[in-house]
Amino acid sequence: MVRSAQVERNTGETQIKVNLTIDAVFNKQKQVIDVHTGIGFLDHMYSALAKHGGMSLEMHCKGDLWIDDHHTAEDSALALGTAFKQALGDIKGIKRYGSAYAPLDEALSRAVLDISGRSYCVAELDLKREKIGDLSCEMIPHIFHSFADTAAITLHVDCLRGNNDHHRSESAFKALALAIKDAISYTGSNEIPSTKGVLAGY
Ligand SMILES: [Mn+2]
Repeated sequence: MVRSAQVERNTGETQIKVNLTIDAVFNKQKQVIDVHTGIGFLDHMYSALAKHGGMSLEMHCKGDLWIDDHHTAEDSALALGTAFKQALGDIKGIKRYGSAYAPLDEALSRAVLDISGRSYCVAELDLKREKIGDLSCEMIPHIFHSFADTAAITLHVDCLRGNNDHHRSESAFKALALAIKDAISYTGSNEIPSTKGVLAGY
């Protein structure tokens, strides 16, 4: 069964539409990736996340970029997390835990997550630049926090090494992609993956 969700999120600051299928490749679908946030580097990061996560992602965001990139970056991550949680739906039979490393040339990142129903995020990327393209580097950990918040997952993302901030950031998104693919994969059992027999929040 294909796991997808459509989400609309509208505020005075941003208007966002997300159409997400979290297991397109697993279901032998052709991936559709079409991301337009108005921030080129952010599109690049979400596209990498979708591609390497085996997802299809259409995202259109009209944000108040005349102010700055904050609301667009934050709210698009919140909408993506909401779509992820909705798409995941019934978590019976999934692995729940996922982890992965992803290198990009000299950079190496690690993502570890638990589809726990509890939102928690630690993102240590140690980016040095003010911005990459039109995305402020301070927004990149914020994006991981916001995604974890609405996805209701526990997420740890660390960039372990690398000199180039574009590489460091991209390797972090790719590590998250691979960790998600791991966590949402099926074990072959039909049980809720918790000794409690239930995951509150999921
Ligand atoms: Mn914020």
